[in-house]
Amino acid sequence: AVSQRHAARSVRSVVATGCARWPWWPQHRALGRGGGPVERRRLGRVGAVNEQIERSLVLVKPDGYRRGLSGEVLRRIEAKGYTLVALAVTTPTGEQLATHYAEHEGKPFYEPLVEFMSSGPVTAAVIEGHGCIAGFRALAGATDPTAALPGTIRGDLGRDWGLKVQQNIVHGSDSPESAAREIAIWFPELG
Ligand code: DAT
Ligand code: MG
Repeated sequence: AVSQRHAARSVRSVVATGCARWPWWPQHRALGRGGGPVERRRLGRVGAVNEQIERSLVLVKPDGYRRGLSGEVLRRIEAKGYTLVALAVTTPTGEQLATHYAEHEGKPFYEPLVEFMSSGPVTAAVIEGHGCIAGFRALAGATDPTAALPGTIRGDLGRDWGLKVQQNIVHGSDSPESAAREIAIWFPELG
């Protein structure tokens, strides 16, 4: 509790003095240590526990973007306590989607899925925090927005618009391997 209070004070003091840069960040990255600036502030010194900080790739899909739900999705991510590491609004290319959805190639819903995903801008985000891969999938709820429980993003904000599960507002990586692969697709500069 003491160190948490200390960490909270440190964040405030950095914000208060207007220090927008994180001087130790390049060194931290160079050492190959996990965690972003805010996580590091919260956790204090880098220790073994820090190595387990995860990153996940989140997309607010074209339906969510069109409906103006990017902010609501990001709000829920931040309210949960995860950190936004990178953020972009972009219209996916066919090449990006072919790589992103490679596991679904050949399935009956693959072509319509890729067509839907390239129909307009998405908000792409890299989020960070212990367990954020499973944690975001819990926030997102079940794939089918009709079945997704109230309280989840898909349960609260999504529905069947006549296309069953296609328009379900968000994507979230499903494993550390998928997260690494997907982050490289949408944010090659983080690779
Ligand atoms: P999730 O997005 O929950 O990880 P997934 O990886 O199985 O689900 O599928 C990727 C997306 O493909 C999903 O968000 C919506 C679409 N999809 C999945 N199953 C489908 C189906 N049976 N019919 C139509 N679209 C489907
Ligand atoms: Mg998936």
